[in-house]
Amino acid sequence: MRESWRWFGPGDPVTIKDIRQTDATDIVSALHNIPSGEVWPIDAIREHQALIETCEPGESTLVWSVVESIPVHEDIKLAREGCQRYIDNWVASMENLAACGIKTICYNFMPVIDWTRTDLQHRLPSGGYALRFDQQKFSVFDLYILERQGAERDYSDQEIATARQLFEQMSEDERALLTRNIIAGLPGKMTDAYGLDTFRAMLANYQGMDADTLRNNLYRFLECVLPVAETLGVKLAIHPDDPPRDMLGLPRIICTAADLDVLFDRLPSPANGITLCAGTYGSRPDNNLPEMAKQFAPRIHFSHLRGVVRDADEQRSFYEASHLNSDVNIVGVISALLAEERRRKAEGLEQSEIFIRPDHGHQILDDVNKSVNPGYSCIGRLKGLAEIRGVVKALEYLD
Ligand code: DNO
Repeated sequence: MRESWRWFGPGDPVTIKDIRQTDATDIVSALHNIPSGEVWPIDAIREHQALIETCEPGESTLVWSVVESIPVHEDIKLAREGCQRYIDNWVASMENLAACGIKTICYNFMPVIDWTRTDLQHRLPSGGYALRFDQQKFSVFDLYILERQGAERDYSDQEIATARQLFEQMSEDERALLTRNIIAGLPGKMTDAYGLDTFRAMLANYQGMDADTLRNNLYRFLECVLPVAETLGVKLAIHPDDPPRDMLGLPRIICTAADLDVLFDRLPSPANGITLCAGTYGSRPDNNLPEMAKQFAPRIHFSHLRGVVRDADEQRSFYEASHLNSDVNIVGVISALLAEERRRKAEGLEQSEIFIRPDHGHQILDDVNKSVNPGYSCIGRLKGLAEIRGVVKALEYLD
């Protein structure tokens, strides 16, 4: 296992020096300042790489190994005329990264919104805070704040009535916070922050698009990217849609094992792989994570390890629980990843270790009063990493 840590760049309150103290060995990062659709120039990549990799003599080294993510321009997802230019730019960024030795690339194909949460400071009994997705609050946003046309078709009468009631009980500030959290609150988003009007306009671009059309648009993109990736030895790792289901009338196509089967049947290239995000897939009760880790083992180029606890009475709502105690069997996932590493090693593959990172962490201890990127506090993630590390050591010992 290669222990990696996500770093958002020079503005990240968790510095490279801080990360060094976690004993992680690899960095997951991106050039977040370059607008979606533009080429990442080689000089800019090298500059970022130097920020990560330069160290004093005697200090532990860190390597920028994984990119999360090169954004996929909306025009590619919409297959708009002229989108080939953006596909070519994406490929050029990949080529430049490979020239700098960075060969694992995470990306996603979610229309308009990247990952979505309704609460960025959900209070835990311990006094710390977690991220939460609350289906009821989400429906309040969809039906009564966004007032999306046709939204009521996606909800039962009972859900609509409950949402109305909740909306009326919320103060203006609470409504504004919910809006901000959903459309602009999370770090590393692949889409720019916008107001409600631009958000509505972006959603409208997808009106009438079904999952098959979006899938075809993904294939068209990958058909250009994969042959080049193969030549360069680049591994692509598609991130699942988070939460993994259709939302806001948008189709979502990377949510289940069946979705992955369809993708790999169509494009079996060995460069075509996944980010096994345990927390995202695990927020659906019908995804069995250790099984998925086994089934797609050779395709796993990167893994986000975390878990969620779903609400007993509403399985679409969840909060991000501690890394080991959740509805997701993380020990089973880690065990499958270790087995896959052994297989790769036995086969003599050059890169047998899988990049993992502790995904999201609770806001606890000194981080409670600090400004943190939601989900990306230092201490909570370090706790997650320490727990994962313990599981890895124990499983390796028992093996
Ligand atoms: C959230 C992340 C996502 C992820 C992208 C990958 O914490 O897992 O923002 O980086 O969806 O493209």
